[in-house]
Amino acid sequence: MRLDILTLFPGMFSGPLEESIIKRARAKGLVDIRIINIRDFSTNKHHSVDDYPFGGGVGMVMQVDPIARAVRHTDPDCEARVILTCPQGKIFNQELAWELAQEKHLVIICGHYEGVDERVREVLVDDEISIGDYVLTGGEIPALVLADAVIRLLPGALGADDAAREDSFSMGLLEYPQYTRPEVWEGRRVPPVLLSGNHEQIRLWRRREALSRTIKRRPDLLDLKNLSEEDLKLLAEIERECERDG
Ligand code: 9D3
Repeated sequence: MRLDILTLFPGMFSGPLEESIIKRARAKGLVDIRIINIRDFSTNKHHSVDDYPFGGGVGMVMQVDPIARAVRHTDPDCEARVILTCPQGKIFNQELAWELAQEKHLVIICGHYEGVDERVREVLVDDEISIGDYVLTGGEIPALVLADAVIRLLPGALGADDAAREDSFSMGLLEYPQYTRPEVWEGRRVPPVLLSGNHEQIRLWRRREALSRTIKRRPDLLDLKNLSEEDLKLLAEIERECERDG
């Protein structure tokens, strides 16, 4: 995959894309990431990239021309999927991450200031994406979020163990609690079942914990039609427990 990020703040991308799984994916040649400074595509003598809004109002608006020149430089044949990170966009989720991971070339334009000239959306952009309902300073961190979620899905990016977990049956549930050494820490013991060596008991305990956490914290995630007979029995047990404990 090729991934171009168009931004007024290229410095915000040094660091996060040079660590861990993304670093390894780049080293393996799974993704070719370029950070492109929109200011390099300004044609006026002050290298300006924003201006006052027509009709008045506070703040500045990102101009269409430098953005258009940057997009056309990076994608001359209009083959890429072009994304604008902006608060008005569709809220990003795992399904959209999977969809973007199928593309050969992604271009992410990072919105900033009070807004972007509407003609950017009309002429250059395929999708507008937000990462959630909170106010950030710009679209750079959202671009990093998109990049991270998509790159880890590229074939070969995760180790074999992580990849197996990704499509395991537990998907759609919150994870069960995990423990490692020591067995007792400040008087707190690891649940004895995990030390029992009884793999069937361990599997059932983990499944019950995952179901219990999901129903208590994120009931919106539970999709009854994805649950087995065993899951429904475990859920009934959890419900009885809750009623007993209040
Ligand atoms: C006058 C400014 N704002 C009214 C509340 C609008 C606004 C524009 C731009 C607010 C924040 C921003 C900067 N944020 C993004 O560009 C952004 C974003 C976000 O703030 N939250 C979640 N996802 C995203 S994607 C891009």
